[in-house]
Amino acid sequence: MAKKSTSATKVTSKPVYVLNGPNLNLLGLREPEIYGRTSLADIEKMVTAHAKARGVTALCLQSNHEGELVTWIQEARSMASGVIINAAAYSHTSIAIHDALAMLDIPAVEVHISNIYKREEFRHHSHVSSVVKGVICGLGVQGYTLALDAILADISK
Ligand code: DHK
Repeated sequence: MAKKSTSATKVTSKPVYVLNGPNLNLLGLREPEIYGRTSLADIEKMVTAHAKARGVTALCLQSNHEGELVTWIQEARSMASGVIINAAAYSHTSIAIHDALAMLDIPAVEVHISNIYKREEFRHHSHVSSVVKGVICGLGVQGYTLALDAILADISK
């Protein structure tokens, strides 16, 4: 009989890519009343520890450049077991990121720290949402670990 995988069993040897877009390198300093006081380095430590406790690895990358994010999403097609993406302002503008995500056949989850629907109207549409498995929005930095759990639940099915 096939053995069911548990949290102690390795679900996958490929990392989950955690991609953060423009201006998120300044988290902690940037508009803390909206984004909180946690730095990107602390978020990355938190996700890395969460992944380790679940027997997987996280590869955390941040860029202010749209094309670099596209390249990492393309790379994830063969190198990653899943993708967590906060494309930040590019969520609202980037067809290139939409198209790259549409080519993935691994689970991807979109994260927004703030609740974009409670903010300016130009943030209410995301080009990312229609090409990912799910969206976590407005739950603060905890959204990243929730997204990781959602990816692991999906790939252990
Ligand atoms: C982060 C950004 O930088 C904004 O451009 C998005 C997102 C919202 C967030 O909440 O994480 O509109």
